Amino acid sequence: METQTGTDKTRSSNSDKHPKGTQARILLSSVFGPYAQDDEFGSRSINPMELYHNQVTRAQGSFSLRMFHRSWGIMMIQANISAPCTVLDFPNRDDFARELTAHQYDVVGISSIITNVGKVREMCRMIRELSPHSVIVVGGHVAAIPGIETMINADHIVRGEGISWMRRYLGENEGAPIRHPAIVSGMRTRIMGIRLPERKGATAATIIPSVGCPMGCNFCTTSAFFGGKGKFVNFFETGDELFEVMSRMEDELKVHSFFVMDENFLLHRERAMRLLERMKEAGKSWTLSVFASANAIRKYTMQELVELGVSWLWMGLESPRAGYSKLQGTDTRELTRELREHGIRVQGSTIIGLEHHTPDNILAEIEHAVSHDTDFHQFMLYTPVPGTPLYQQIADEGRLLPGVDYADIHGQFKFNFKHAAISRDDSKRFLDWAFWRDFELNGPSLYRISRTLLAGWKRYKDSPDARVRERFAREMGRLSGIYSSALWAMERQFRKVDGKVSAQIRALRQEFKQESGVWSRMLPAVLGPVLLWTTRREERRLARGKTYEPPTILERTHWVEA
Ligand code: B12
Ligand code: SF4
Repeated sequence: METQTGTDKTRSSNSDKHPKGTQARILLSSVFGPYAQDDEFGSRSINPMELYHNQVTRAQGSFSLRMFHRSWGIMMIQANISAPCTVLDFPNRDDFARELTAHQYDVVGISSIITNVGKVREMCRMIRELSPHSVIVVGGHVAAIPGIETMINADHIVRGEGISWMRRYLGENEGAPIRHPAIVSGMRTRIMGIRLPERKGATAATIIPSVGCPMGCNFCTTSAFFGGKGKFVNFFETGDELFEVMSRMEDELKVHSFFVMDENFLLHRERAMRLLERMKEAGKSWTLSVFASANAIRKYTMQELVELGVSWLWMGLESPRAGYSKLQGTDTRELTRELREHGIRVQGSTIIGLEHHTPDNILAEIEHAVSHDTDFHQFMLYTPVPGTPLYQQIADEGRLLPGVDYADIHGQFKFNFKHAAISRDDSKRFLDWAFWRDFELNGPSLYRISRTLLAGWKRYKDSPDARVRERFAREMGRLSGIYSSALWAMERQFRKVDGKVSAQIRALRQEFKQESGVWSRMLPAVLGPVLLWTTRREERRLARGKTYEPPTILERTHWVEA
């Protein structure tokens, strides 16, 4: 691990240790729900605890991909300490209160991002009342708020990497190798009104090779939080280490597929290429979902990416005129097209409200963004977030808007700063327009990912590389009948949104038919009408205001009842 580690903003110095050391009982909790509602603690209906529905597919109605992700930061900390530890994920206030009083916790750690600071304040209050002897430790991005020490009643506020901080606090070896917990990447997945069955091995495992990103884009909070430009923290330095972890996950979780949670995985080429070597030696036909910047992707040939198993790529498109170094010299539309032709699903990410945007040019920029025809497209407002260079700059220029609640600073609502040409209310209009335009023009993401899968299958079904062949055959075999059925329903449901897209969906369905086996060819006749019915039922539910919440999860390690 590199040395950039968590620093403590409050009373103690870094040499402080808990007197009970590894005998201390630890509770680590995420902030409390429910989340998808408006309340005084900072929940917002526009800010649900869902990745896709929050910031990617939110305009796609019943076609929106709904799923939840665990709080990986506290899971990582739990797996790397030897003290008795409970992780409480997505509690409501009653769950949290019950856990505080049911056991004598020496340390209560809360993990939060900035938007949820109101919940952290309330949880600190509850701990002081219900478990007054507990030491309160707060970590995660919330720690970047200027003056946080005066906003919440905590004993330690930890900025940056938390595993090493917690190990140090408990008197453990902070430089010991990282133990990666077994993490199923998503849960309670829902689309077109049905919840997908959760079979062991069906969902990817999350792997977290590092935190932070050395590119240091001015708005980027993850980069800034772990040291900024040129800095990051590696949990697994080499391709060999990564291969070992992934092999262990493959055994434990019975997966072939990995969601690699690293802000810029492909930037570390040596590590990725060594991983590929090991995969080839061991004949591993793995599937990888990764985040990478355009300049990092360009370091690889398409063949290398395909051999590495990259099947889903999250790439920042931001804006062609923004001048970010990661985009220099790259035609992102061409790159996206090429990736998709090789069966790699692309999730683009575009910023709305950059400094050069005006009411006159922003619609053209949105058109440019949606013309990438990515499989998924995230749109986010340009947002100065505490802790970033952008925040400092906007603050110095006196352009931060006073009185904006932290709960509303998440990039999906309205500007939190004075923009030269776009008003606060218009920022939301343009953002909403971008989501809607992408959906209207390119259709449901589920259709787009089916199209990319089919392109990859056609290209690689006869690949001389058995690992590559196996990967596409696995996905096609498992999904072609399901995708065809979904396309059957989508085609009908989308007629009322856009006839042209509906016709495209139909054409794709015909292609699937040609490429599928007998069973998959027959399935749409049965499953298609069912999916159409569940889709329409879901539309009605959503219109009535239905929202989804993650389940509460409690996990104990090294636990002996007191
Ligand atoms: C997974 C994820 C989610 C999941 C949340 C799952 C959950 N259970 O909370 C989903 C998809 C639901 C989500 C939603 C949102 N997210 Co989010 N999310 C992430 C993502 C991609 C990964 C987080 C992660 O696990 N990282 C890996 C772990 C190991 O790192 P970590 O969490 O930072 O934890 C380390 C340290 O922070 C620290 N630490 C963390 N907790 C604690 C606790 C203690 C006690 C201690 C000592 C230390 C400590 O130690 C850990 C190990 O080093 C990050 C981006 C990223 N790359 O980190 C964004 C990120 C955290 N999300 C962000 C945002 C803004 C949001 C949203 C507001 C959506 C949006 N509009 O973008 C919503 C909020 C939803 C809500 N109502 O709360 C921002 C936070 C910005 C900020 N400065 O606060 C991030 C950084 C993305 C970004 N670059 O903008 N998110
Ligand atoms: S390349 Fe992406 S992850 Fe890295 S600093 Fe820029 S925005 Fe952040």
